[in-house]
Amino acid sequence: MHNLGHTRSVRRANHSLHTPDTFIRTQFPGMAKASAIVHASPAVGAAFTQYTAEMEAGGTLAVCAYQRFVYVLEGRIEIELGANYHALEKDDYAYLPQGADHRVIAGEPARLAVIEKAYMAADGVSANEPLVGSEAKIAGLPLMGDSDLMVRGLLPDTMAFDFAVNTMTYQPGAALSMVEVHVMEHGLLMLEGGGIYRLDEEWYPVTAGDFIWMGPYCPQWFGALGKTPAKYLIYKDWNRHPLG
Ligand code: UGY
Ligand code: MN
Repeated sequence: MHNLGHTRSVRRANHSLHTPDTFIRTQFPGMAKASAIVHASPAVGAAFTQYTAEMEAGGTLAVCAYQRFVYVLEGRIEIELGANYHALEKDDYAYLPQGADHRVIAGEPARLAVIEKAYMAADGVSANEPLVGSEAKIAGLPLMGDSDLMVRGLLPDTMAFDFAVNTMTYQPGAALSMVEVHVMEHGLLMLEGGGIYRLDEEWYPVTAGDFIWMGPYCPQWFGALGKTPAKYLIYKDWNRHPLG
């Protein structure tokens, strides 16, 4: 099957849309029984890396020299952290600080969203501890008072963290109340539903499984379409002066 060269995927100077029909798998040294679909990396202009890891039972991720955030999309994994084990299932997540001695092992076939970023230390701010959580246990907050648009912050909002990862859930018909333009970049994975994303000067239909990278100052807006909620997982760099 082919689509006569058509795809919704696009790559622009300050944003990209990566749709499943164009995904190519790769492997990193140290990965076993697992592969990665790299959605965002310095090669596209991002200052972080985000990939979907597809793991067989017993598969492991490579050792990571950076901070790592792992969100379980499907299946079950274990995180070996020093002498401790943490079992994670769908919608559970873990934050591993830079240098944390850990292993990510699939207990059964699993799919993970993985974000990796070099830590930007800041004067007077002590380094982070590892953290394990569950999205379902995070209280949602309405964005700008709109109870049809709930934001769940998966990481504590403290200066120790130089990035944030949130989920945003839009009831059918809900939309961002403004076009955002900001210095932070985003990595966004559509988890459920869909709608229209405005990026720079273009409007894209998007659906579950799509990934979007938004560079600094990329004008952005989203409106949910359809009869079920739209939900995405969104990364942004955070809490640091633009000059580092
Ligand atoms: O946190 C954010 O910047 C978020 N509101 N952006 C977005 O959904 N595109
Ligand atoms: Mn934004």
